[in-house]
Amino acid sequence: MTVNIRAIEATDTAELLDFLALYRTMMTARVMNDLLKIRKTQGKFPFYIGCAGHESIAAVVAALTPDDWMSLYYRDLGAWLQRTGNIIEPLREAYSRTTGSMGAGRNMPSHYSSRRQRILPTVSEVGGLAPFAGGVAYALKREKRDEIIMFTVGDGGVATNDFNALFRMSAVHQLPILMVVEDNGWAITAASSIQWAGSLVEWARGGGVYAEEVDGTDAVATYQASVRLVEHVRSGKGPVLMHLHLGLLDAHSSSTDIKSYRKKEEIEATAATKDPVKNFGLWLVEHGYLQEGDSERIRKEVRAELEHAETQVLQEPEPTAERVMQHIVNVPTWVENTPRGAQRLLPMLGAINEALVELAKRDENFFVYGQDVGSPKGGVFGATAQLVTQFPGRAISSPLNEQIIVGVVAGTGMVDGKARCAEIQFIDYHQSAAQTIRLAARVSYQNFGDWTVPIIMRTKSGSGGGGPISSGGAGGGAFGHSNSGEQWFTTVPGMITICPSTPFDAKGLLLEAARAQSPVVFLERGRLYRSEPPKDSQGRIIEAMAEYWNVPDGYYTLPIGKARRVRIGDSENKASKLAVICWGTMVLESCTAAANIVNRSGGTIEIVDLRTLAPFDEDAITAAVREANRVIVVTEESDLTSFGRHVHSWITQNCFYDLDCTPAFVSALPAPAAPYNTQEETAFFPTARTIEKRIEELLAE
Ligand SMILES: Cc1ncc(C[n+]2csc(CCOP(=O)(O)OP(=O)(O)O)c2C)c(N)n1
Repeated sequence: MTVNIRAIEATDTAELLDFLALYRTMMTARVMNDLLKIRKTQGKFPFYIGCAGHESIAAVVAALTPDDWMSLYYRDLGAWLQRTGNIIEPLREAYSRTTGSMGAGRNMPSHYSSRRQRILPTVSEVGGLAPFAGGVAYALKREKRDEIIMFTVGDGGVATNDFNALFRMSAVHQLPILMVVEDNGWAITAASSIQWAGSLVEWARGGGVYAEEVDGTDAVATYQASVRLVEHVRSGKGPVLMHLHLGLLDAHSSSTDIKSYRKKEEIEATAATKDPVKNFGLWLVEHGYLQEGDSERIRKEVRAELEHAETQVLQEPEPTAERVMQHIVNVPTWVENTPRGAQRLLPMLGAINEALVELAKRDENFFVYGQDVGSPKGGVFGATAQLVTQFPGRAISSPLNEQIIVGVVAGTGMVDGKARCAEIQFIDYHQSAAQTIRLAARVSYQNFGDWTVPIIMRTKSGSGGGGPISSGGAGGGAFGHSNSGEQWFTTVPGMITICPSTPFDAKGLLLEAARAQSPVVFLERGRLYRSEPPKDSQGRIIEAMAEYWNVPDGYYTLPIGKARRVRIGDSENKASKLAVICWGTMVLESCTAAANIVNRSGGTIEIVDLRTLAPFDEDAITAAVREANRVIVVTEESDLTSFGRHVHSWITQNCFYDLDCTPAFVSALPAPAAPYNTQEETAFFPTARTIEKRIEELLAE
């Protein structure tokens, strides 16, 4: 693709600006910075990271409208003040008061956030917000809104994967975003010359993004450039990168000694020439807006205002330990929703296709975003094939970058609080998006519920091949295509993890996942996409499971966090002699094992299909163990620290007195993944035969 970049014509827009108001905002940022720096030194709170030298970011914000979105970083007190005019919130965060609207005292100072004011929740991970900001821009463009988003990052942040993902998504989709690189020459002790080679502006232009160098030590020049660049973005001409040159007047943070890494002469020269507040003050005097002495008067007025606000903040409450578990995860309250549609025999892939179509019918802004999903084939597994035909434009093919995929869906969901669907082709490849996924899960906790990041992340996981491992033979998925994946997500607080084993559950749970405000990872076992119900060793379908291959037409939901308890055996009335706790493909393997045993020796074995892994159904497990007194946990994961091991340990800790013998555990082997060749692959995974053998041993104890 050839991208033509037209130079933007300069216009004199300075007269549109209320210079004195901007100066006062910048002065407020500086005075607050100096006040909080001192308070930290006085031991009033543990940490402070300041804005001195970056106050001219307020001039960029002055070129935005209040409806525009902002993704800030910790040097952007000036941006916060310019947007909100609110001096008390940054003080509340410094003193971590529950009254604080950014995080109610949960996050460090200088982590700006406000859903109401459209300021995305700053994270400590440098560049970490970038994919989310891109997602917001994606939504603004897709929904043809007039708003744009400003994203800021330091020169160090430019080197992060997150920023590079944002840059690519902005360029490829020509998003309405102004990316501001606040280059103060330092990333803690590292000079900016090690963050990129050559010219940042040339690099950006070569990548399809219009870019300009701007002198951030001159607030008027910054404002004039911002007006032009914002206009460029808003008028649909595509994204812009502003390389804003600044000086860092203080040390990196309260934890850094400036003299330990910067030369005295450089510090002095920076203070003399690169102080935007001082420079702007001189300009205002020179142009007759202020008189000598006015700057000092304004500084004193601001200081008095801040000290007054500080007195108020100090009377406000601090968090107490009781609230430490609040706002971790948002599981939707299930509303009874009996399926009414005609039942058809359908494989899981058909059920997933139907669920996505149902979501598209119900929400005109719903879409699926992922590699190949927009092709007529509907992604490599065909999960979006029906969406592609029935709702053109709602299954959208992405670049080959998982962080972009998650970012687009996460940011879009933050704009209106509704989940869209990211498709990750194979679970192994989510890894480049891992930070974005974890941040999405953390945001609600960090900001005390102010922001939520609803996402559905569907992904093919587990052993390659078709049908249960016992009947389907080798999958050949090998490395990169056969990880089961639960260990990556069930360890993340704030994340919901679902792994259905039947077509009926897959459709109902996927539809319910769209109601969640927390990110949901939906593990689709590739072996189950086209699988029939499980069979015993004589090839007879196991009746207790067969009904879940009948999928109702239309919309229905199933509760998140509830297991399904299935009894395999001769009598509903007799207590089960053993409980198997499992999910996904292992449900089918366990049913086969259980059926073979009860066929031979009678009795009942209960299969507890967890369906949701996090949060898992503790009540169902407790009840099943209490009834059977013998339990086995079966997982497709490697025998390392894993979700299966966690459940096993949970049972030991919580159900000990209901157990007649040690809970058993069956898993894959502790190797990196299933090797490609059949012999080794089969040895790696647990199958109905391994499970059957272990159950027999347990029953004999
Ligand atoms: C991903 C990540 N790596 C490392 C850190 C530790 N860290 C905090 S700030 C910082 C430097 C950031 O420099 P830059 O982006 O230039 O911003 P500046 O502080 O200079 O404004 C580093 C390395 C972090 N917070 N996040």
